[in-house]
Amino acid sequence: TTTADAPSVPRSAAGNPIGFGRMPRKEDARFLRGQGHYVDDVRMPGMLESAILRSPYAHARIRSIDTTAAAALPGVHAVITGQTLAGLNLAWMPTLSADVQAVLATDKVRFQHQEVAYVVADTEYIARDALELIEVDYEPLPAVVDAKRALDPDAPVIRDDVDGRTDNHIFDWEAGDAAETARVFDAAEVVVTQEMLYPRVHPAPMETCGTVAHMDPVTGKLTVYSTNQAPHAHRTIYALVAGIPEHKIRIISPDIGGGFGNKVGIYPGYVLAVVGSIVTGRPVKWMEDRSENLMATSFARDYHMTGSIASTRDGKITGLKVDVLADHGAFNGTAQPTKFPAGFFHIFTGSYDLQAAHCKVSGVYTNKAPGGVAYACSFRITEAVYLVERMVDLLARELDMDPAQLRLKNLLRPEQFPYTSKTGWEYDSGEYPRALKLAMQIAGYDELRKEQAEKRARGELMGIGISFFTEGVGAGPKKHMDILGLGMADGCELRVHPTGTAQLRLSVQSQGQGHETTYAQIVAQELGLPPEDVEVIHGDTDNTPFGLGTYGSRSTPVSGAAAAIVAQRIRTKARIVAAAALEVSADDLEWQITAAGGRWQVKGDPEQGKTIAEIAMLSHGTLELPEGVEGHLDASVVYDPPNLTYPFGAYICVTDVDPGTGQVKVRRFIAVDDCGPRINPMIVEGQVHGGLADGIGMALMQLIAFDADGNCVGGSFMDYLLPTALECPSYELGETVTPSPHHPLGLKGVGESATVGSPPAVVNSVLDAIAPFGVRHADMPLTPANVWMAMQGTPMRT
Ligand code: PCD
Repeated sequence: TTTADAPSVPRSAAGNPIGFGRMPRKEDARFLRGQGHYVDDVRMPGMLESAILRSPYAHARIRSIDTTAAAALPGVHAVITGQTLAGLNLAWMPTLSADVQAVLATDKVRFQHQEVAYVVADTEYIARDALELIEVDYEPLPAVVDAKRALDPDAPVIRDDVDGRTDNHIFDWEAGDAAETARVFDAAEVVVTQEMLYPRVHPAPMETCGTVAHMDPVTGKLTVYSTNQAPHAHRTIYALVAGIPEHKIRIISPDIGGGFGNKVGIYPGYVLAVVGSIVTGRPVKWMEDRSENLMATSFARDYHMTGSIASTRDGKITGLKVDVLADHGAFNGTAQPTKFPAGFFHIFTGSYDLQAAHCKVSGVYTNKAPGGVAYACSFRITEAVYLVERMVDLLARELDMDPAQLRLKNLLRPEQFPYTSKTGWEYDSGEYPRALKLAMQIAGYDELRKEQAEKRARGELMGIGISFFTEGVGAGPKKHMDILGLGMADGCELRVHPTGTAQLRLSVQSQGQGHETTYAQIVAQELGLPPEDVEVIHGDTDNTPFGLGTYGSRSTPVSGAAAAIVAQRIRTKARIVAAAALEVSADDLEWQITAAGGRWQVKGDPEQGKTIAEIAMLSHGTLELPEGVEGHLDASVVYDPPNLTYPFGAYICVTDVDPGTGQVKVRRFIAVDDCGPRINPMIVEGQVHGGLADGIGMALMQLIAFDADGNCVGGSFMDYLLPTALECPSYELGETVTPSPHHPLGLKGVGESATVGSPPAVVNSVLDAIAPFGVRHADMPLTPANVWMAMQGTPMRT
């Protein structure tokens, strides 16, 4: 779909909207010419390369490591083991969840492909040859692969590095009111219970992870180019862990080829490149390959959930509860604010008005790669939305009600906002029924149901799946959230140069979202500067203010607000300068944005005025400013958001299932998203398209699988499938606009919305298609084999 911009948006000489609207992405000029600059493009004089030796076992004791032959290979500069690191007190590093993770294994390996030794050499080829010369004597141990067996009394203890640990239990956590929920369930006329798995999946960005580190032996300054979504947080963590003064560390996140949460944390390879540079005195590059990325960097999801939903006979939902067993792998590296061990999972009551809710989450260690990365999930909201949207569909089936009607009956109503959920979230604004009705209208919902009935009569399998989601994005208010003790506020600086062009310095970092364009548009909107005259600078700790980075769709809610406020501060100051120049009172001026840009002009005498560019020159010139007003036209801000923003959406997915093979074809996908006003509708649509493809991938084809010994089976794109244009329909998008009441421009985040909202729509659709076979539920991924097995009534693997 394409909706035209409101005709009132003034356009710059280059044809771009001066403010919000469709504008080609500035960064694409270099990306489309192949002139992006990624970590692997970094070449430094004297730079060495490196490779990591990884464990073939999921669980094994290390008896000894012999590096003699590797060290003797010509071209090898250093061979580093866990013992070397232990000597530097760097064998273990903190994770984002207050656990520790081995940089290189010392005592044991705890997942297959864990880091065991590190070689620095003239080239990566020599380094990889040297890996084959390292002799490791392993004593294999039984592996814990199944999360449901992790707490068995006879399960091997994975984390015996921690003194006194006797089991694989990480945490228990709950939210909501257990007693009240029990009461509501006792009184319920209908209760539906279902066990389901949100499988282990991987973000799989186009660019894998890597680092170029250079510890300058003369200045003592450490420069780290790395694939990361949070340069400032990384710098602080390096300073704390390595004891290097923070001003002597510069983290540069150049162009990043996709993050999706994969690049939030710090991986052993990053630390190893730094150690390699310290040991050799030269710059060192480490770049992982695709299989290393898929098998050893952090995974997402792996939630075993048992949900129950309670309602009246006529379909008024009264309660919801869920028990979760969370598989965190061998090290608890989950990315989420400190207070929330299950992320924002307790937003699982979704978009519905109910009386009581309760959730309990238990985390366990298993012999799998660590993590729980926030893969486009806004901290586990993906799992929460999947749970509630599957439960509502199961209830509809039980009540023999249309799933759209059941949702319309229970969605929160506009007058209930701001709404405090039963687990303590304060939803800022929403008009839910309007969004769902719009999606139904675009889909031609009633017609689709008719078509389905006709097809069913002929034995054809067609499904219509709905999901409605509420997200909570923009972490976060400092009073509620921090990561490793760092508050989640963002700094932002704007400098308007004498000739009227500007530079905006952001703490957040783009991985493909188009920040260089949209943040220039925010400044354009507030200051009336053409967006092509505003350069966005990010991803370099020496040149940007502190802030916590890009993930959880937090940039627009937090840094977007910061950018708006910093521009507003400049506009206010510009008014004082214009008043001085025009010799009138500032109160006599009014603000106007035209095709010529932003301008303060005299009320009732528009001939008299000064454009922002003119004011910029005046503020750097000799004009006498009122007492106390400083020269120049710069401003800075630190923004601590008062609340999260709550975008929402209604999705409808139409599928056809081949009755002979179980093959699913996604025929149509209707997505209505509400993220408040859209800075750049084209970019938002791109974000939604990407997320819908993500959802189709997870629902139908993706799973990081392990055999009984903990071998990761399928660590390549031959087995871990990414959806292509062939598996995705031409999306049909719609939009409603409900501004956030607390964001200065009303904006809500959107980057993860479609990844969060789409998997349940696809799964609900497929299960609707095969309902005639009496199938209630089947777990993702709904591969042809799994769908066919479900149709045969064979229990599915969970
Ligand atoms: N926007 C607009 N408007 C509105 C909102 C928004 O326009 N209202 C836009 C902005 O500006 C940007 C985008 O859109 O550009 C997005 O945003 P946001 O929502 O705020 O978000 P951010 O923060 O920026 O980002 C982040 C996200 C995430 S989180 C993820 S996953 C993903 C997404 O983003 N990733 C990515 N998307 C994307 N894209 C691309 N291309 N690449 C990538 O990587 Mo995580 O937590 O990390 O897991």
